[in-house]
Parts: sequence; structure tokens; C-alpha cells
Amino acid sequence: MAQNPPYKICFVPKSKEEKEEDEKNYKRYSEIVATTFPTAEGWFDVPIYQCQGFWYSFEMAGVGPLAFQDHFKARPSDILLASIPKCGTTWLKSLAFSIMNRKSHPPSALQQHPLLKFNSHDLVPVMEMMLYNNNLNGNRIPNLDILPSPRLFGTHIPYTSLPQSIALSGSRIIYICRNTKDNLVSWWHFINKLRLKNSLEPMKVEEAFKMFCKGTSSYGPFWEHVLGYWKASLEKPQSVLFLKYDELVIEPALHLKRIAKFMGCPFSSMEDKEGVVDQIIKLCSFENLSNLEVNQTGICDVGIPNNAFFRKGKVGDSANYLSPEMLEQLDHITKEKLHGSGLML
Ligand code: PAP
Repeated sequence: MAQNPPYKICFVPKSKEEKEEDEKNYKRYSEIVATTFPTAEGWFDVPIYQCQGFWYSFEMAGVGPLAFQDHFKARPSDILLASIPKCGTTWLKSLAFSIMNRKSHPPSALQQHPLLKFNSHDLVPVMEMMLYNNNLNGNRIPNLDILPSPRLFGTHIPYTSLPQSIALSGSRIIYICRNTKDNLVSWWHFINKLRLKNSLEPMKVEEAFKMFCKGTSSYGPFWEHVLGYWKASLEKPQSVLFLKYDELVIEPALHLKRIAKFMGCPFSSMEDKEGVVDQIIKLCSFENLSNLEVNQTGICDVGIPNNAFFRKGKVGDSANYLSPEMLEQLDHITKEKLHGSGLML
């Protein structure tokens, strides 16, 4: 039988007054979203809403982004794994979790490792979707104080909308992005998988392309999302590490060592010699994780089948789905949007 993800312990019983306070807050967020935020046609059969310049789905996050902004109290030791969806979040979470917990859960002790029992989203919850999402939490603000340090969280929230306490506390952020074309194709496949599950017609690639370019894809616009974290990584390299999926695929060991160093737990030369880096790479490989039972048949809290997080895991697959004109147009937009930033995608 499926076990409760470890983060569930933060939904502690609350007093009547506390429950009423939480409900009042969620009612307020829902009213703000319903009355003041713009909406647009969504990826499923309900509209999406725009919050502080970026697009969100009611089904996936409810009014979670606002609750996260208001209530999250960061610790200096927190590590936040950030991304726009479909850039390698599932992989980064597996790697960061394995790095952080390698003493208590050695990657060599394969039979026991938590990644064999849980999808990485259950080990590193997405703040606005799994913790602060009123669709899931019954209008209860989670008590994250009870989680031991260092805490590892995920988010898709853009840099400019993160709770202030993250920058103030000095907690660290690892951001992962990916080339624009593969991101779009990965997102399109993902939503079609969910549309199928909800008995909706598949979305045509032309339609997904139009939405993506307009900026109304999940947490879009893509380019503004990436640029927010890119600029922060240049301004505060000690606080924001910027990674590219495409580079991680080519040189995983190099980037794994960068990640571990940034997280404050670098690999020792002994660990290097013992092959710990390679063990983590193997444990978190697409081939290994995608074939685990939990990832073939499990369902994560937000109702997404875990197998939807694994498709091909290849760089350049977009060329198999987008026309030459679409590929060219995306390259053109990306070049224009990133012009002068020093970032190439
Ligand atoms: P999410 O934001 O919804 O969590 P995310 O994990 O960022 O999704 O992206 C999924 C992509 O990462 C998929 O890419 P594809 O559609 O181009 O195939 C998925 O296959 C890929 N992916 C998932 N796990 C791994 C992994 N362990 N190694 C490499 N790629 C992976």
C-alpha cells in the first residue's frame, strides 16, 4: 500500500481558532484571485489566472502561490529547488535529495533508498502545489516549523514572486532551466497526458505553440521566468545556482559536484574515490527511476500519475514534433528575449 509522503507531518492538528484564521486567509486569497486577477483560456477546461505577471492553474495550485508568499518563513539553511515546469525538476529533486541525505541514505544501499518508495516530488514537495494549495490542504496552512533542518523544498514560482523571507534569510536556491524548444514539447506532451486522463481531446501542437509564445503556458512566460532567476544568479551567486538540464545531461558528475558544493555538503575526496558521485548519478538516472514501480503506477498528491514525469529525457527531441518554422520562430523569440542578458538557451 502507498505510504504517506514524509512532508505530510506538517499538517498538524490545529485549534478551532487557528483553523478559522486559516480559512479566513484562504477566503481572502480566493476573493483576490477571483476579483482582481486577469484570466485566460487554460490548458484544460477551466481558465488560468495571472498573478504578478505569470500564469497559474487553479486545478494544480489553487490559490497556493498567495498563501506561500504570505506564510512561508525561510531558514538560512533552507534549500529551494526552483524551475518552470518541464525543465528537469523531477531529476534535480532526486539528485539534491540524494546528495543531502547520502549519510543516512547511502546511494549504494539501493534496496533501502527513499527514492525507491517515493517519487521525488513526494520527498521534495512543491510549495504552492502540495503544501499551500487549498485544493489539497483543506484550507489549512501547513506548519513547516516542525520539519528538521536543512529543509529541501521545490517551487515553480518566479523569482520576483517568491516570499520575501527567502532572500532575507539567505536561504539558497537552485534553479534548473532547459532549452526553450524541448521545454515546450515536454510541456505539450505532459498536458496531453493529463487531458487524456480527464477525458479531454488532446491539444494540437500548433495550439500549445501559440500559447507558449503568448506566454500563457504553465508559470509562463517562459523567458521572463528564466531571466528572473538568471539575473538573481548573477547578482547573488552565493544564493542562487543556475543550472541547465542540457548541460547536466552531458556532464552529470561535474554538475553534481557543483550542486553539492553549493548546498554546503561537498563530496570529500574519499567519497569521490569510493564512487559516491557515480552511484548518485546511477540512482537518479532516467532509466533507473522511470522503471521503478512507484514511478510506473504511483500517483502524486496533486493527482498526477508519476509516470507523467518521465517521458524520454533526451535533448533535442523537439525537432521530432515542431515544424522547421516553429523551431526557427522559437529560436528567434529566445534570442530577442535573452538579448543582452548573457544567457544562451
Ligand atoms: P515537472 O516540472 O512537472 O516536475 P520536470 O521533471 O521538470 O517536470 O520535466 C520532465 C522532463 O524531465 C521530461 O522530459 P521529456 O518530456 O523531454 O522527456 C522527463 O522525461 C525528464 N526527466 C524526468 N526524470 C529525469 C531523469 N531522471 N533524468 C533525465 N530526465 C528526466
